[in-house]
Amino acid sequence: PQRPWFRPFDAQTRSFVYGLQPRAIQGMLDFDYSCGRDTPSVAAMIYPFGGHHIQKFYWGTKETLLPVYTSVAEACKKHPEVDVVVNFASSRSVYSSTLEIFEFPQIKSIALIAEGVPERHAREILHLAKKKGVLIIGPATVGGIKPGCFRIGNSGGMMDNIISSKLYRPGSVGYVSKSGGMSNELNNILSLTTNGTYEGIAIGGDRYPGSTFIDHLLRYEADPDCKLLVLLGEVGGIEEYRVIEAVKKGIIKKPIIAWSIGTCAKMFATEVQFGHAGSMANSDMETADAKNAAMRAAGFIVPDTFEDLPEVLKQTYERLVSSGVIKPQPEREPPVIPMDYKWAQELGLIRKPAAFISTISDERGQELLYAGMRISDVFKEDIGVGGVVSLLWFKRRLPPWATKFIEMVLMLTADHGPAVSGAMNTIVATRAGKDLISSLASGLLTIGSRFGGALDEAASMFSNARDTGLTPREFVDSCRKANKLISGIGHKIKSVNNPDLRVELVKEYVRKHFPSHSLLDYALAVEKVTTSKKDTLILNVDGCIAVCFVDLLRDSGAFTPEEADEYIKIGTLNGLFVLGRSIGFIGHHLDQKRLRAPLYRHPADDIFINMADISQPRVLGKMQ
Ligand code: Q5B
Repeated sequence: PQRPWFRPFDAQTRSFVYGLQPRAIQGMLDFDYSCGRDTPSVAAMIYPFGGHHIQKFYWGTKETLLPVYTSVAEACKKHPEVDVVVNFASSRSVYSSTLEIFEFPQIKSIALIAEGVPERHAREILHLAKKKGVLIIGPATVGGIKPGCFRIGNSGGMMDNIISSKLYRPGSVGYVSKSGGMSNELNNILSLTTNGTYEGIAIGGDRYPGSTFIDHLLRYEADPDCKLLVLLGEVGGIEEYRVIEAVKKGIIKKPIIAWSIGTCAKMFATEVQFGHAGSMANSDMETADAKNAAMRAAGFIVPDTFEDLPEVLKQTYERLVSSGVIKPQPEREPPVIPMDYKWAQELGLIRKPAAFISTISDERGQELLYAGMRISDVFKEDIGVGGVVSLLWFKRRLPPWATKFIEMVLMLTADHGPAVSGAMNTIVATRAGKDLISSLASGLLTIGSRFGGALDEAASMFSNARDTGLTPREFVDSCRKANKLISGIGHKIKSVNNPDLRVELVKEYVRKHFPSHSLLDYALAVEKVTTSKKDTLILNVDGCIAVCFVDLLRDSGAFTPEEADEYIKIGTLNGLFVLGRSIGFIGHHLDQKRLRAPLYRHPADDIFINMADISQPRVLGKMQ
């Protein structure tokens, strides 16, 4: 695009944003829309990581897509009309990314947003930019704004600020300042005292900015649409003196209003370093007072104090209007930009029902909470894994005998050798090359009503039988009659003569620590009946844990009878086995990985393959 040298940005300017900055880009697009631009000022993003993809943005009330390229070369090739880059690269990568951008002559202006860029890098960028004729704004700046045309990144602040300062249409005042925050202040003052900003640039607070006051003021001087110049300088550096020289030599002829911030520095006994890296006077001439005096002497319009700046602006503007230099244009209303959802919510203007409810944990505050308990207290009070389970599963602290029991269950069920079906499946999946999570999931998905997943049904069957007043024998007979196996009874290898010691440990603990164990006693009476028929029909580990947990739920005093029943009904108890056995499954996965175990294929001679029942190949549909 052909633009006069003094006008790097206009209503057709298209840019790349270097870095993933969706909020800043949305701000630029909202600005464009308020200006009445036909096309968004951002053509694409450049981000070296994550591959080529597309991101979605609002364009007024509709949506639009912007591509993300991984290199400047690719972006430039696809968008030859782009001549500006807003570079959000960090202080570490801004140097290399800017050198990459310099390779492409189509890019005529670069804004560098990063703070803390090493001065050596800033000077080198400045040197190269001069050589290549590229305008640099920054580093350490929000950039600048050309009302009605183009907004660099976050310049101008929130959209309500942009609208109230009338930045959606051009005014007649060109300003240059160091600070982005003070630019916002100036935009506001100019909208109240004049017809507003024509263009405003914040050059950044570093000692070596890529462009300085004089660079931009010379552009404004040459631009016929800019009628009044404003320089907002500050203590430190000598850049204001270059402008003074230009005014003295008659190079700058347009009226120029100026103020150097930092006049309060004289109130301190020693030199003050203000917020910007460059804002400290290293000699008398670098003080704000000296600069204000020199500018006044050179013919600048300098107010007595910063508070007088609006009045001076107003008077000068009115003089330019009455002399016909400025012809105020009729105002137009900007299009309504829908308010950002989050912002509207923060202002309390809108509400929306939440899609999810969660009542067990909260990570939004300063400290993670488990059922209201601070994570630091979880450790201070040493509540253990059992305590954490009681908080996250039951939303309450359980007494120590109960949390210890939970821990005991997790430890007892952690593993039962490689031969059980879940461990087998984990091992087979691992040996097929699956990762930890897939192998673990493969094992967990094997837990079912016959293996490890009999707890909930055992709890329900035993407690229903006992609650309805069935004797143990009546219960066993009723199950046989209904052709139903009793969940929690029976084991493949354990028996009366080969007792499961895990079950013995649970019984011993419960008898010693639980306030009551009536359902365990009932289940042991049932076991007496079943083992009298077959000695493998013992109360197994699932069944024993299940009935003891019902005793805990019902008699710990921590749950109402309704809550206790609900926990059985919603399938809580299988969770104990799932959680415990995950430890073992992960162990088996790691074991196989360590052993570099190869792919497993089951020997064919171990499978009886019989298709004898298929006498003729079956044919579906009619034969021709
Ligand atoms: N009969 C567990 O079967 C097993 C009966 C029954 C009445 C019963 C079986 C069963 C209920 C589910 C259950 C959890 C499949 C088990 C666990 C974790 C583990 C695993 C590990 C670990 C064993 C022989 C005769 C038949 C049957 C009768 C069997 N069970 N009658 N109620 N519950 N239990 N699962 O040995 O007349 O001969 O036809 O389903 O609680 O998973 O270590 O391995 O930590 O990993 O193959 O401990 O009991 O017996 O099916 O051949 O039956 O007894 O009707 O009678 P078996 P079957 P009949 S703990």
